[in-house]
Amino acid sequence: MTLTPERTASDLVQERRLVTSVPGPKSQALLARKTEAVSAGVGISWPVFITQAGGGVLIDVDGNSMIDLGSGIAVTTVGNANPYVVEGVQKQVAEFTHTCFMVTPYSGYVEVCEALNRVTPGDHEKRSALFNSGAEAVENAVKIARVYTQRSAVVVVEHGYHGRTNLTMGMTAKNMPYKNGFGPFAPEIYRVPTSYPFRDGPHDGPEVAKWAISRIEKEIGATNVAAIIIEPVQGEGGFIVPAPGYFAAMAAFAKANGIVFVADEIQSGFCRTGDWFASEHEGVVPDLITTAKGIAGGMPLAAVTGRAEIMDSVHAGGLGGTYGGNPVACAAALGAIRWMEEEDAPGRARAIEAAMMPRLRSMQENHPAIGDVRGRGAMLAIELVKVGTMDPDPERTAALARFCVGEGVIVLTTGTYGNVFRFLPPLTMPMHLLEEALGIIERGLEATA
Ligand code: PLZ
Repeated sequence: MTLTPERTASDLVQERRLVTSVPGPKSQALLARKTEAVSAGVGISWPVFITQAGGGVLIDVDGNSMIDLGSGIAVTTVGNANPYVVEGVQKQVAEFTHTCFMVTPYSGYVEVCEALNRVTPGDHEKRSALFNSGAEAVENAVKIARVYTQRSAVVVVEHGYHGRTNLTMGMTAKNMPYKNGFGPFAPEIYRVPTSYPFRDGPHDGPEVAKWAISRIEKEIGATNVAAIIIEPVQGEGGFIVPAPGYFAAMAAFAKANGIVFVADEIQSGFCRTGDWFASEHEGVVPDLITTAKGIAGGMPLAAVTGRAEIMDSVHAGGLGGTYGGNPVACAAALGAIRWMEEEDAPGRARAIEAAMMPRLRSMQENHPAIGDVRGRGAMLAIELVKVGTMDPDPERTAALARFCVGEGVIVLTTGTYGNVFRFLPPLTMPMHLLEEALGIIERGLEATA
């Protein structure tokens, strides 16, 4: 098979095509089985069971072809079943599936770390370590920062999201559904203000950072802080792009006080925002960066990458896990990263922004319920409010999302207030499908008015 970037593993026709209502009868039957077999604690946004995906579409068991504006929550950035990923995985899985890198190593792990050290911001000497999930990467960033600084406090911000394990639940801001009833949470986690331009009023980035820093100094003491961990564009918090200067001021404060500055780029990283990493838009070189999601085209892989002196401060054996940097996941990552480099993935994300932003802004003019249009690259969002107020409108947001899915456009909502409609198309999304999806969203806005 010749590998061309537009060719998906299954050569799916790039069209929206509904042959049943959504969800169709086969999906509904599977949902009934899901209810009997799967814990109720595992929720499903849209009970549409998928059989194939690639380019910009998801195919369900009923034969519907739907436009994918979610990328499985920012994971299939290089497109689902990307040929480079498929080829690498198929080759690797036939050679060997696992040895445990900590027991008998293999080159794929080293190659992924070399690639991470090359593509992440900054030209200082770096090291990486590989894990299985975003939450695990965040946990390890905290472990590393604590060992390096010999301090314990961890500073996070409002609207932040970092995962569902005990430590990362404590670091995550939003109670429902992530934290409710699951405490007690780990100690020494402190939350300070973040910049949310749409809701902050006329305060600039450095001003908000000043409040956050004052809170750190007065309530924790800078010399007790091991790490400040912030998403450069907040994902689950609502696709919040901080006001210019906020992120850089927090990084500068960390540097001046011997605090490890960690950028959680699990959602914003790997070309999603029109640069390789969103920190680059802020002119910040983080000490450590956590990655996952887009890194491996859908295979479970995560990483911590950062300054060699910080990463190497941990005793041998202090970092690891049975599956961390599994060879099949590493092969997938090498395929995904090669595709991003060869196909100018950041340029593709910028092209998606250029196509979507004017349409979203014109929708805002026609629909006063759109309080804000924001984001970077292929990480864009609209925030819905009750018309004439700043009050969030989660009901309308949910209704709009239901409308879109019913019309064959898979979408995601987000935000602390549940009123943000987010767009995370794969970077292989054909422009005609993007246009079609925007038309359906516009119709949905009319239908839910
Ligand atoms: N940090 C910035 O976005 C995962 C969560 C979906 P894991 N976001 C999607 C859900 O409801 O569980 C995320 C993130 C940021 C950390 C994580 C955690 O990554 O791979 O889900 O553990």
